[in-house]
Amino acid sequence: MPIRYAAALLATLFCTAALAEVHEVKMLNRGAGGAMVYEPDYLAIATGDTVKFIATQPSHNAASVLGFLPDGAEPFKGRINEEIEVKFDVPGFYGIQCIPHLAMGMVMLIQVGELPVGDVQIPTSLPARARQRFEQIVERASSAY
Ligand SMILES: [Cu+2]
Repeated sequence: MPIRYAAALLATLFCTAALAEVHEVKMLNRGAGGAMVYEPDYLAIATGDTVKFIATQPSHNAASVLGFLPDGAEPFKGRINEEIEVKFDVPGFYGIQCIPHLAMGMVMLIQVGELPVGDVQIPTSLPARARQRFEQIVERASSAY
Protein backbone atom coordinates (compact mmCIF):
# COMPACT_ATOMS: atom_id res chain seq x y z
CA MET A 1 0.00 0.00 0.00
CA PRO A 2 2.34 2.77 -1.15
CA ILE A 3 -0.24 5.54 -0.73
CA ARG A 4 -1.02 4.59 2.84
CA TYR A 5 2.69 4.40 3.56
CA ALA A 6 3.21 7.90 2.13
CA ALA A 7 0.38 9.23 4.25
CA ALA A 8 1.87 7.71 7.38
CA LEU A 9 5.25 9.16 6.55
CA LEU A 10 3.74 12.57 5.94
CA ALA A 11 1.92 12.41 9.28
CA THR A 12 5.18 11.53 11.02
CA LEU A 13 6.98 14.45 9.39
CA PHE A 14 4.16 16.80 10.25
CA CYS A 15 4.20 15.75 13.92
CA THR A 16 7.96 16.20 14.16
CA ALA A 17 7.70 19.70 12.71
CA ALA A 18 4.88 20.57 15.10
CA LEU A 19 6.98 19.56 18.10
CA ALA A 20 9.67 22.19 17.54
CA GLU A 21 8.17 25.41 18.83
CA VAL A 22 8.98 29.06 18.20
CA HIS A 23 8.93 31.19 21.36
CA GLU A 24 8.70 34.96 21.13
CA VAL A 25 10.60 37.38 23.35
CA LYS A 26 10.03 41.12 23.25
CA MET A 27 12.88 43.58 23.76
CA LEU A 28 11.47 46.53 25.72
CA ASN A 29 12.46 49.90 27.22
CA ARG A 30 9.87 49.32 29.88
CA GLY A 31 7.88 46.24 30.80
CA ALA A 32 6.17 44.68 33.79
CA GLY A 33 9.60 43.80 35.24
CA GLY A 34 10.94 47.39 35.07
CA ALA A 35 13.14 49.34 32.66
CA MET A 36 15.21 47.63 29.92
CA VAL A 37 13.79 44.14 29.93
CA TYR A 38 13.22 41.06 27.88
CA GLU A 39 9.66 39.85 28.15
CA PRO A 40 9.52 37.09 29.24
CA ASP A 41 12.91 37.06 30.97
CA TYR A 42 12.88 33.30 31.49
CA LEU A 43 12.02 30.51 29.10
CA ALA A 44 12.17 26.76 29.58
CA ILE A 45 12.13 25.24 26.11
CA ALA A 46 12.68 21.88 24.46
CA THR A 47 15.91 21.01 22.65
CA GLY A 48 15.54 22.07 19.02
CA ASP A 49 13.09 24.89 19.77
CA THR A 50 13.61 28.37 18.37
CA VAL A 51 13.45 31.72 20.14
CA LYS A 52 12.52 34.79 18.15
CA PHE A 53 13.78 38.06 19.65
CA ILE A 54 11.44 40.86 18.58
CA ALA A 55 12.59 44.48 18.43
CA THR A 56 9.32 45.75 19.92
CA GLN A 57 11.05 48.94 21.06
CA PRO A 58 14.24 50.40 19.55
CA SER A 59 17.91 50.26 20.60
CA HIS A 60 18.16 46.69 21.89
CA ASN A 61 19.82 43.50 20.73
CA ALA A 62 20.08 39.88 21.81
CA ALA A 63 23.42 38.16 22.26
CA SER A 64 24.73 35.20 24.19
CA VAL A 65 26.72 35.98 27.34
CA LEU A 66 30.36 34.91 27.16
CA GLY A 67 30.89 31.84 29.32
CA PHE A 68 27.17 31.48 30.02
CA LEU A 69 26.15 28.81 27.54
CA PRO A 70 26.57 25.04 27.45
CA ASP A 71 29.73 23.39 26.07
CA GLY A 72 29.45 22.95 22.31
CA ALA A 73 26.79 25.63 21.85
CA GLU A 74 27.36 28.37 19.26
CA PRO A 75 27.58 31.92 20.63
CA PHE A 76 25.38 34.44 18.78
CA LYS A 77 25.03 38.20 18.54
CA GLY A 78 22.17 40.11 16.92
CA ARG A 79 22.63 43.68 15.73
CA ILE A 80 20.84 46.58 17.40
CA ASN A 81 17.15 46.66 16.35
CA GLU A 82 17.59 43.35 14.58
CA GLU A 83 14.91 40.73 14.94
CA ILE A 84 16.67 37.38 15.15
CA GLU A 85 15.65 33.77 15.44
CA VAL A 86 17.96 31.44 17.30
CA LYS A 87 17.57 27.67 17.34
CA PHE A 88 18.74 25.98 20.52
CA ASP A 89 20.11 22.51 19.77
CA VAL A 90 22.37 21.99 22.78
CA PRO A 91 20.68 21.41 26.17
CA GLY A 92 21.74 23.61 29.06
CA PHE A 93 21.47 27.17 30.36
CA TYR A 94 21.95 30.22 28.16
CA GLY A 95 22.41 33.74 29.47
CA ILE A 96 21.15 36.34 27.00
CA GLN A 97 22.22 39.98 27.10
CA CYS A 98 21.36 43.25 25.45
CA ILE A 99 24.87 44.62 24.94
CA PRO A 100 24.07 48.38 25.35
CA HIS A 101 22.00 47.72 28.48
CA LEU A 102 23.92 44.94 30.22
CA ALA A 103 24.98 47.24 33.06
CA MET A 104 21.29 48.12 33.55
CA GLY A 105 20.53 44.43 33.91
CA MET A 106 18.90 43.73 30.55
CA VAL A 107 19.36 39.97 30.55
CA MET A 108 17.30 36.82 30.31
CA LEU A 109 17.73 33.12 30.98
CA ILE A 110 16.88 30.33 28.56
CA GLN A 111 16.79 26.79 29.83
CA VAL A 112 16.98 24.17 27.08
CA GLY A 113 15.91 20.67 28.01
CA GLU A 114 14.72 19.35 31.34
CA LEU A 115 17.24 20.43 33.95
CA PRO A 116 16.96 21.63 37.54
CA VAL A 117 17.08 25.43 37.31
CA GLY A 118 19.01 25.46 40.60
CA ASP A 119 22.02 24.03 38.71
CA VAL A 120 22.56 27.23 36.75
CA GLN A 121 26.00 28.85 37.15
CA ILE A 122 25.77 32.65 36.94
CA PRO A 123 29.17 34.08 35.89
CA THR A 124 30.61 36.27 38.64
CA SER A 125 32.22 38.55 36.02
CA LEU A 126 28.85 40.10 35.10
CA PRO A 127 27.92 43.65 36.16
CA ALA A 128 26.13 43.69 39.53
CA ARG A 129 22.71 44.64 38.15
CA ALA A 130 22.85 41.86 35.53
CA ARG A 131 23.92 39.28 38.11
CA GLN A 132 21.11 40.42 40.40
CA ARG A 133 18.52 40.04 37.64
CA PHE A 134 19.78 36.54 36.85
CA GLU A 135 19.53 35.64 40.54
CA GLN A 136 15.96 36.97 40.67
CA ILE A 137 15.04 34.97 37.55
CA VAL A 138 16.48 31.74 38.99
CA GLU A 139 14.72 32.34 42.30
CA ARG A 140 11.39 32.92 40.58
CA ALA A 141 11.85 29.91 38.28
CA SER A 142 12.82 27.64 41.20
CA SER A 143 9.81 28.61 43.28
CA ALA A 144 7.47 28.01 40.34
CA TYR A 145 7.97 24.24 40.67
CU1 LIG B 1 18.51 46.90 25.62
